[in-house]
Amino acid sequence: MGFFNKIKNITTNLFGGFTEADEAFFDELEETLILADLGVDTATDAVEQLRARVRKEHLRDQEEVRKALREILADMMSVGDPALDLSTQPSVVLVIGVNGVGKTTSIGKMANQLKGEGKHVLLCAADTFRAAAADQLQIWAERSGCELVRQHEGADPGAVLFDALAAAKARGADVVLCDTAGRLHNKANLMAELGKLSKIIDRECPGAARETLLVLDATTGQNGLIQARQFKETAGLTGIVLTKLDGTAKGGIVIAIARELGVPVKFAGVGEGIDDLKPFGPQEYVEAII
Ligand SMILES: Nc1nc2c(ncn2[C@@H]2O[C@H](COP(=O)(O)OP(=O)(O)O)[C@@H](O)[C@H]2O)c(=O)[nH]1
Ligand SMILES: [Mg+2]
Repeated sequence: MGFFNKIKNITTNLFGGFTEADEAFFDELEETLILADLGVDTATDAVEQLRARVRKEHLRDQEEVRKALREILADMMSVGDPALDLSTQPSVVLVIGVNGVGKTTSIGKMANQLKGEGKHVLLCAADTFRAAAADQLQIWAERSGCELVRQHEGADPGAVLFDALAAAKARGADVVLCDTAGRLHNKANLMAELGKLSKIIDRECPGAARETLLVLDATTGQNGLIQARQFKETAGLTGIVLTKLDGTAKGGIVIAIARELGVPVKFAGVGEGIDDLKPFGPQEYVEAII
């Protein structure tokens, strides 16, 4: 995976000059982690924990220190199940986030994956802001061979979702993936809209397994954390889809998000193609980068 390798280079360089876990090493490590986009708080916390373990366990050689750092970062990222809960029929996945982060694209990729696993997937075009939004989702529906429920431009997103849930129940669909608008006139409007969609799911599919996935663009760095905080407060989140990790060396944001928000990163977007969405596992990730 491209982005894993880029960060790997940074840490490999760091450990390449390793002689002992002294102050100079810890300082340099902290700086490197900040550069990799862990953010100051998370980088400081990681280095503090590492310092404590080195002292307590008398770690000396590079391999021991590397292993301890891996464990510390993996622990920070282990905050809940990285897999989607699709345990009911239908299950509903609401995909939210600001404009341009990759919501529609990620839904297309997810639809293709789930379809490949033999699931009956239905896409819901609840971004009714521009006709182009539903057209874009329709292209993904065709590409992945999944059904789509849409209405006219400007339709009430709640009405589209209502239709999609009714269709899912009638046709025995396994999963409804619901696209949403990223921009309403203001943030309060956007959040109110998401609240409405959530209520419709409660009412029409009580007891359904639900995911609310926030899509974040990794290239926005620490700004992603701010968005995530706001969405978490008002919409509740079960997971993060972190996109555009192919375009940045700064994948460390995944650690900051998990640690600061307690929300697991479930998928990583690593390109614009249909197969460019990878399930995200903390263990595999830290082993790749450190
Ligand atoms: N390089 C790259 N581009 C992506 C990725 N995910 C989405 N994009 C691109 O980002 C742009 C916006 O995506 P879109 O799905 O329309 O965003 P939305 O407004 O949130 O629905 C499109 O040009 C996508 O091809 C990714 O993981 N990597
Ligand atoms: Mg979209």
